[in-house]
Amino acid sequence: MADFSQLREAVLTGNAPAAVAAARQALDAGVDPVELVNQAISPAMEEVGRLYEAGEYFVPELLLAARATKEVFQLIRPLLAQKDIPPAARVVLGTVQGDLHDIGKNLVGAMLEGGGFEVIDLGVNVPPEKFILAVEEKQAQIVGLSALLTTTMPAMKKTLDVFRTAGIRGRIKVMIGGAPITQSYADSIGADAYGENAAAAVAIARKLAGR
Ligand code: B12
Repeated sequence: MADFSQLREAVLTGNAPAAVAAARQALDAGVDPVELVNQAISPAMEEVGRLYEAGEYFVPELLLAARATKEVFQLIRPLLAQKDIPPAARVVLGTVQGDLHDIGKNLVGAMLEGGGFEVIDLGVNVPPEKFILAVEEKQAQIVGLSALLTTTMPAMKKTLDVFRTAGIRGRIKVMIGGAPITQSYADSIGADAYGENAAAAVAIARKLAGR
């Protein structure tokens, strides 16, 4: 396995130029961009979250780490898109209403793109109606909902309820995720699947798309 310690360190310290340089070096050495996300970026951002919770990091450190990640994604996104995989399905992705966390959702989106999915990312604080419009407009088969707050988990249920009322629930598969989400919560609100992390999201989306 490639040594990602420099890249991880650069993300952890929010050093965007060093992160981009380390990522470029790894890619030039032939590392698969999907592996780079799985083995370096995702664990580094999860560690950033832990450090914040432990009171060792504060908001500025978080935002710097997120920016470093974003710049690395700018480098690898075109490579992910080039991978020789037929488009699997269209996924509408967003963080539910009331919730502004998007680091995990962005990782999920990038990994899905890497897995050959077309991703329509609606951003954060997305009301149910906006998901519906995107599903209709893009003829998407899968919807991915993210929530990081226990207080916004009910917005996932509400979103699914509005899908049912609007008559689109039968046409789409819904997967959900985010730190407070569990399989039993997904079952309780009638979601089709729960994914623990970005790598799981790809495997689940493949299954939901019937691949
Ligand atoms: C970063 C962060 C912020 C940043 C967000 C920046 C951004 N652009 O996202 C800022 C500083 C803005 C922020 C604000 C707030 N935050 Co905050 N934040 C975090 C923190 C530290 C890390 C979250 C993160 O990015 N983790 C790293 C990513 C990679 O992990 P992830 O998000 O879990 O995503 C992975 C999986 O969950 C999964 N996944 C995620 N989404 C999806 C979707 C699908 C479909 C699938 C399949 C999988 C999946 O895959 C991802 C990749 O592997 C967490 C603590 C933590 N450790 O979770 C608190 C945390 C979530 N925040 C919290 C709180 C309370 C807040 C605020 C209310 C604080 C305040 N008083 O203002 C506000 C809320 C603002 C709002 N309305 O949303 C609490 C929530 C507590 C609770 N019980 O609900 C936490 C848990 C911290 C804590 N322990 O108190 N926060």
